[in-house]
Amino acid sequence: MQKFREVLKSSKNIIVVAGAGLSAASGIPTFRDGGGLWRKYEATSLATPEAFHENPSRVWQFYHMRREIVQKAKPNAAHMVLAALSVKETLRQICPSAESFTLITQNIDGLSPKALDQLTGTLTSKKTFEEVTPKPESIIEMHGRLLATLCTECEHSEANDDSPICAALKGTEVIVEKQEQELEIPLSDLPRCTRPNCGGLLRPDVVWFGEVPYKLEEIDEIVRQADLAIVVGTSSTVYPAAGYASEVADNGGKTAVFNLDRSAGDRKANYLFLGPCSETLPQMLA
Ligand code: BV8
Ligand code: ZN
Repeated sequence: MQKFREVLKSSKNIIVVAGAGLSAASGIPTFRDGGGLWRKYEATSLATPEAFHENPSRVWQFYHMRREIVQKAKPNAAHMVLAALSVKETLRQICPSAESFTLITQNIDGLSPKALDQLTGTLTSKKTFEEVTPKPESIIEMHGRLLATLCTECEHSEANDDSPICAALKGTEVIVEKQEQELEIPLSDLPRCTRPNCGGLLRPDVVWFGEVPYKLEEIDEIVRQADLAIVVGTSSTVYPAAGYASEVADNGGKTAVFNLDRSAGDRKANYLFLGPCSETLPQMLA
């Protein structure tokens, strides 16, 4: 079997499919180890339009708690390695035959775009601008962004990193944890749209279960062209993301899994690197 480094050298169109494990070293709980009260709820039962419709106060407290964690979080070494591969010059050093590199992330924590911003700030090179400028389109946040809102009335979406996002949610991340119960926040006190003549109820701009992920057609085309899929920190249980690596394999491409534990995605993988990806990715891809 070819060594993984040889596959890296010969691959032309590379995708990375990332999940919550990519951000674990940054202190972001994965879906299975959320803290306190939220352990009581299956996170997936809160990440649905039905849950929001039924109890927007509870769903907003869940997302507010996660927003507060994410606002303090920093990209880890694994995010930085993946960001570096979106810079042509670095990509060419590791994957000399590569024509494209795309990070398809299920994560909504914004740490991969943050890593790209951090990297841009440090790049000094005599090479042409194009050689060293990370391509923002090389990251697709297919499940949306925690630090953004979507209006349930006018459908306006915008980034929002207010902490707290509204007065009524201030401190609930602590109260709820301590008292193991949630507050009943009236609809009028939840985040509201500020667009003229709207005032609609805002929701987190994330893709819930049963909703169609962002940039699906674009992702499908990129997956079709890929000859190497690198799967990082995901239980490979959430579709359609969980199916991308096997699609690449079915098309004759190679697959590699970087995960802390065994996962549904590694049965057919050509390469498996078990361990924390903040260590295994820099070892193999930097
Ligand atoms: C859809 C945003 C219709 C919200 C999320 C087949 C095809 C299509 C759909 C389906 C299908 N079968 C079922 C479905 C429906 C459903 C689904 O997949 N359900 C599952 C539960 C069976 N899918 C959907 O509803 C999707 N939409 O289907 O639309 C459609 C689709 C296509 C075409 C037309 C129509 C929408 C799914 C999006 C849901 N929203 N997130 C939020 O975050 O609150 S998904 C959510 O789950 C997060 O994105 C998160 O990433 C994901 C959980 O998965 P992981 O990321 O893998 O996290 P997890 O905790 O499970 O695992 C972490 C892993 O990391 C572990 O393996 C662990 O070992 C490892 N790890 C831990 N630490 C480290 C580490 N690894 C390395 N280093 C470490 N340090
Ligand atoms: Zn609105």
